[in-house]
Formats: sequence, structure tokens, C-alpha cells
Amino acid sequence: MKLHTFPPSPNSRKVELVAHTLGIKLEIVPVNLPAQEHCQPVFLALNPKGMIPVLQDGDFVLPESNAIMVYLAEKKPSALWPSDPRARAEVHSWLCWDLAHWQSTIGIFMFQNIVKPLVLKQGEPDEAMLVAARELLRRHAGVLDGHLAQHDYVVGPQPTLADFALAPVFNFTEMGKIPVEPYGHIRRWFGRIQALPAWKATEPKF
Ligand SMILES: N[C@@H](CCC(=O)N[C@@H](CS)C(=O)NCC(=O)O)C(=O)O
Repeated sequence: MKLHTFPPSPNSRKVELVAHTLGIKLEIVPVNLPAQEHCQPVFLALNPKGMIPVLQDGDFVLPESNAIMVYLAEKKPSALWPSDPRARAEVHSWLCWDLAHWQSTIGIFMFQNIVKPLVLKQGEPDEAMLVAARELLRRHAGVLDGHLAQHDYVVGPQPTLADFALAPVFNFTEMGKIPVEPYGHIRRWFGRIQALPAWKATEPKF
């Protein structure tokens, strides 16, 4: 299986964490985002949405990191994607929250503080966008922190796809100026994720 990806991408790391944990070998096909390779016809023929990561499994092509995580987890059953319907539904619920709320909030910090000034060289961050993002973060990080006050991992007693979906952006809190310092339960949970062999094995090389 091939993973078309830009290696520092947190969305790609979600997939790599799952693949590593399950012992699934992925051939990495680099897509140079700063060089706009994802906007070229060759890549758009693969994924018209113009985004990485994209999984290619023979003639099956699948974009969207959370869908790819589930696809891999269904190929090789494990505790990452629990078989119990309620536990699985809880993981699924956090995957939805990740896409609908968490990623979209963190994405504002990542774009304004990293991609816009450093990659696209489009000037200073938009302060009004950052003010709105800080407000969203207070709400969503508060939810995650409150949940993790009661749980070592997001669902159940060990890591699941929910942890692997939510954790990769924490690598960028400093660079992206994402104000997560007040959230001690999140920080301690992230420490547990960083201690996992899969986390160490998928550390992006800048
Ligand atoms: N919802 C998508 C988001 C993917 C995404 O935002 N990918 C970024 C890199 S991390 C990208 O390809 N950006 C290029 C662009 O938006 O032009 C997923 O979870 O896979």
C-alpha cells in the first residue's frame, strides 16, 4: 500500500501511527506541498480534493486521514478500533469531533502561524482570525481536558484511533503558537502518547 503524503503533516502521522501499531508496511510517496505538487493535474487525478494524505491500495484510492485510519484498522482487527459496538461508537464519536471541531480550530493556528508566513510567505498572521481561534480553542481544549481528567486514554484503557487522531497536532503547539499550556490533563495524556513506540517511530524528520 502506498501513502501519498507530506511527511511533516499531522494528518499523515495519524495514518502512520496506525500502520506502525498494526505492523502494516506503507510505501511513502512524498508530495511536496510547499512546491504546490498537490495542485498539479497528476495529483488531482488521484485526489480531486487536492489534499494529502491519500492511501492507494491497488486500484482503491482513499483520501481523508480518519477514513484511512479506519480502513487500515478494519483490515487488521485490534484494540485500536474496538469490536464492542459501544466502545467503537465512542471512538467514532471522537473521530467526528476531531474533524468537525478540533482540527478546524487547530488548523487556524497552523495556517496563520506556520503555513501563511513561513511556507506561503504571504505575510503576517491575521490577528482577528487568531482571536476567534483562541476562543474556539478555550471551548474545545476545555472539553478534551475535562474528559482526560477522568481517563488515561480517550476511549477505554489503551490507545485507540481516537488518540491517534487527536495527538499529532500537539507536535506543532510551539511552532503554531497554540495556547495549550493551561490544560494539564491534555499535557499528561500527550506524554503517554509520546511514550508509545509508534509515536517514536513516526517522528517527522524536518
Ligand atoms: N480532512 C483532511 C484534511 C487534510 C489536510 O488538511 N491536508 C493538508 C496537509 S496536513 C493539505 O493537504 N493541505 C493542502 C491544501 O489544503 O491546499 C484529512 O483529515 O485528511
